[in-house]
Amino acid sequence: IGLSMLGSSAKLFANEKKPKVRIGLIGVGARGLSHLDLALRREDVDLVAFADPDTAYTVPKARDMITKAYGAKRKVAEYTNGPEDFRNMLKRDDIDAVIIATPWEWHSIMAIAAMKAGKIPAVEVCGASDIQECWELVNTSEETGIPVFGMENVCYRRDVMAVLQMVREGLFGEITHLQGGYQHDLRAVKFNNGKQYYGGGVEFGENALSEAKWRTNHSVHRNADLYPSHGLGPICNAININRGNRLLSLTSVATKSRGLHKYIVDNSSESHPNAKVKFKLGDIVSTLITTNNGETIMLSHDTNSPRPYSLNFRVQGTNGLWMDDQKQIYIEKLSPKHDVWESTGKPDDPASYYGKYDHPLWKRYAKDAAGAGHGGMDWFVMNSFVESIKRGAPFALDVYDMATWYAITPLSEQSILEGGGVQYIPDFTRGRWMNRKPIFALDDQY
Ligand code: A2G
Repeated sequence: IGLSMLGSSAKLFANEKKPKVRIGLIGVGARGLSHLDLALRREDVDLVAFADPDTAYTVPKARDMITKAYGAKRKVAEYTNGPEDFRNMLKRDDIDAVIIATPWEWHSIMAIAAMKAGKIPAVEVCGASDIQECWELVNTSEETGIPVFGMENVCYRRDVMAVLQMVREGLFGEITHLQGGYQHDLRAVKFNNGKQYYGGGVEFGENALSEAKWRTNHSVHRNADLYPSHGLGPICNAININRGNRLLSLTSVATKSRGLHKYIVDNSSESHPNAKVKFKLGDIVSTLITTNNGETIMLSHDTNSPRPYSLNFRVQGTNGLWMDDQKQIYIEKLSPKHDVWESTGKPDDPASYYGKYDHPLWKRYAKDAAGAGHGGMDWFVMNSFVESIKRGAPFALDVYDMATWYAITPLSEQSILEGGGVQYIPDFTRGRWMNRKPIFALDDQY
């Protein structure tokens, strides 16, 4: 089936001249608008339609951006009649692909509906509700022959890609251990005052705007690694997960939950109704993962505490390691002083590690990516999606990767419930990982 999927995507596009990929966008909230911006800038993309029920707040912003980019004459269709109207957009026959940037509960529902309608979905990151959801993504993709693109932007972060080059060139020796995580103080994302996207109050749910409207609810009801893939995606590429290697098992533990309640009290008072809410999400969730090829992975989810952002990225091999926080590196016999960290340097310094191993994609496209979201990496995500479709090439981050990343959330939830009980990670490739070859960013193409 792996081959036939490749074949079917080739069948869809390879023999046709597709100067433009015709895209529909589902969700024009904070994230969707940034995809919209990137799509509107590309000459090889035709933004045909968008869907979003938030006519009061986000739809006018999208409309504005479209008119600015395309002029008043060129019409982009709008599907704004409630949360299910995206299904009408999927009925159009002038759309090749859709980008899904909606609340997490909708990702798989929309991706599955898109595949069934013959549209290629690019899906934003999150964690699944349950394992069944992950299998449905895989099964629908295999049954329909429609590939799925997993929009994990951190896979394209410049330092992450330089480290991938170092791994591939053997600088670290044989990889033994990796760390990564989503360590991001989201307190002002989870609460706002209903007038601005971030902070200014302690509301969530219906009284709040943007992510606080829906995302915070997951912290109320779930104790899990809610957002595994910013940390896990880059790690999977470094050790060829689903392509010669696979994740085997995990065990997770969570701290008590304090940060969100404290934020409410500190920024309002004990008498605010939200001070009564019992948040299930532990402040720090730690997950240990084993792999077929003998590496271990430490994943962390840490979104409720005061702390500067960090991916906590570490790649350890038999010769040395990269550690993210201080951008440090140490290679035995190469580093000038035994047992002393070296600086990684900067990408524009070719004499430094970072400069020497700067990924070919970044060398080629850093200028095009400049100014795009998250230090430019969002540009590479869109580029990879669009270029793959144009070439009829398989996606480098595909439905098996997405299912694997998404699965960490329900598995970690179950493990925490069992006091760190071991959970087995499904092999979504059904054994094909043994023969699948790495394809992520092998050159400077996309
Ligand atoms: O914070 C960051 O931008 C995250 N991205 C994104 O996924 C989302 O959680 C956002 C919160 O508004 C990265 O960390 C790369």
